[in-house]
Amino acid sequence: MAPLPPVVWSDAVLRHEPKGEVWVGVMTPGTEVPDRATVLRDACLAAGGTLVGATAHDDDVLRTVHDPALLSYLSTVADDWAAGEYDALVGQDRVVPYVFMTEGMLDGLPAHAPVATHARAGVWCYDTMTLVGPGTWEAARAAVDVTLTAVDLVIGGASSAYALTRPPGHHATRRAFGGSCYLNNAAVAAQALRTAGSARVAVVDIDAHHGNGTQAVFWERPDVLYASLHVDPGAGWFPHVVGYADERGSGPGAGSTVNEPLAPGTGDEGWLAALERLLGAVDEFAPDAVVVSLGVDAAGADPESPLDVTADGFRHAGERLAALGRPTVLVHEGGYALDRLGADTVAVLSAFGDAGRGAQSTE
Ligand code: SP5
Ligand code: ZN
Repeated sequence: MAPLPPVVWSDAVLRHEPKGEVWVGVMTPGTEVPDRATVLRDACLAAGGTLVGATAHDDDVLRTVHDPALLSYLSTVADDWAAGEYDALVGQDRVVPYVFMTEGMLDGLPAHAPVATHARAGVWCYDTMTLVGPGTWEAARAAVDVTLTAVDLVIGGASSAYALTRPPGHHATRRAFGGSCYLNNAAVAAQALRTAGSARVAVVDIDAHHGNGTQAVFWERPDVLYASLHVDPGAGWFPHVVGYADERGSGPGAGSTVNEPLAPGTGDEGWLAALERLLGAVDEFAPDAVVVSLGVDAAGADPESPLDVTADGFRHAGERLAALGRPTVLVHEGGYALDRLGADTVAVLSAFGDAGRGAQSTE
């Protein structure tokens, strides 16, 4: 009897070391650290989980989700930065943007692509907190392989699988990255499930932040539902400008986006009630497969969010997600309180183990 779903792992996810993030003009210590992955791995092993090594996958699905030009930028910019001798010039070996080519800056002018490496950064990265270093691409690409290996397990008949990914992905859009995310693992999982034959896929995002990247990727798609609960951007929280309740999708995707923004300090009861509303929409959508964007930064102790959810809240959420009774790929997103990360994640995953499944099955 497996107490947890298979846990897909790659050592390469450790290679991204953000070192710092520039926030309100100050270099602060990064919170999306490699230790997050080892803490998660060790907690899964201690809970009786089994690690499955990630296998290499080609770029086909990745290139459906992301603009190939973004992939080309991300895979080469660390080398360009090193070759640009910025480290020697300014003592800074991480790629940080400084000019952002916003719509307002250009105002319709026929802009040229910037030549300088430090100017190119602002074309692709939309904040100052998501730095690129020597191992960033290797880790982000490995997280995609971890994700696609978890998808393979579910396509192969496993009822669920957990992709232990970092860096996280749900803030990465088709052609931009930010919010500690580079490649959108959850969007890759949903697209891979579609490609493998699931006609309808639901992404349920329980990370404390709105997954603007995933929402953007599927905004006009009727075949992928995006359902998220998160701290209210209207109360001043990242990603600040999207994630409002009136965002429902557009064109053929009208009605296939559902957002539940929550007030700071919401706590278990309000958070679980919002999850229940999302799951109602998921049930109605009748997906063939589910992707869970599994961030646990809604935890009370988390430095990046004020939602005050307890381990009990996460356990309940896991039970309710498992009760959807659909093949499920769980993809890790946020969670930055290292002393809560493992327990809260295992609390969700346990509901997807044989015991959790068995408890729901009366057949
Ligand atoms: C995947 C995910 O959970 N991304 C979170 C991105 C939110 N980042 C917002 C950062 C706001 C400032 N944080 C201050 C901490 C400084 N180190
Ligand atoms: Zn988050």
